[in-house]
Amino acid sequence: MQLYFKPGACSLSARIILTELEIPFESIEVITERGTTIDGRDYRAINPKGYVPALEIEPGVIVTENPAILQYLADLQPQAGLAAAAGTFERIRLQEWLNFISSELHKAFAPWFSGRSIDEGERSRAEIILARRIDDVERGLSDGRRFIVGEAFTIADAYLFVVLNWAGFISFSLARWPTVADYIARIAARPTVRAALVAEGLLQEEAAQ
Ligand SMILES: N[C@@H](CCC(=O)N[C@@H](CS)C(=O)NCC(=O)O)C(=O)O
Repeated sequence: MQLYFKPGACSLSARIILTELEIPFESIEVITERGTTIDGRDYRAINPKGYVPALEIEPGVIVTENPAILQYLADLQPQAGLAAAAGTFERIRLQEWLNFISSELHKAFAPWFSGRSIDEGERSRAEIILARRIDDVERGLSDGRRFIVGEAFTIADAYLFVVLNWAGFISFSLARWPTVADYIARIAARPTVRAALVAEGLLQEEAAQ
């Protein structure tokens, strides 16, 4: 299996899940700005949409879209409990969060990652929208649940952690959301998450031990 990724991007959540499931895989960095893999291949031939992640599950069979990739991986090993079984109401709850993370929270970061500079006005408008979405996460966790769908770690936590972690990249303080901050710290402490961060150069190996 091959994971096409960019360090720290949403593709990191697929790496976390591959690590959780102990699935052997090769990861191939993509320079999305150039439309090539790090070894100079045309990335559009792999994912014509040009963005990461893409998961090649066998030669020429490629899955794109992060929520689909994460569900595909979780369903390979249902006994690991990273996603409730398809067709159950718990799976709908999981998909509800995956959709929210993908279309609302992830996209709320888009102004910072657009590749162009944003002025003060645009930044403060974008911060208001981002804050609303983080309010939604804080509310979701407010009943004391350990993870976003309940008491067990799922693929939604891997994705949510990766996206919330971007707050640090854009110097957006999460101090207003103590429950979210605790949640991030809890996920960051998982050995698989630390290993994935080390693999993408986001954490020093010594700090991960
Ligand atoms: N709808 C896509 C969105 C993927 C996406 O936004 N990928 C970003 C990284 S998180 C990307 O590759 N952006 C292009 C770039 O960084 O140049 C998905 O869920 O997989």
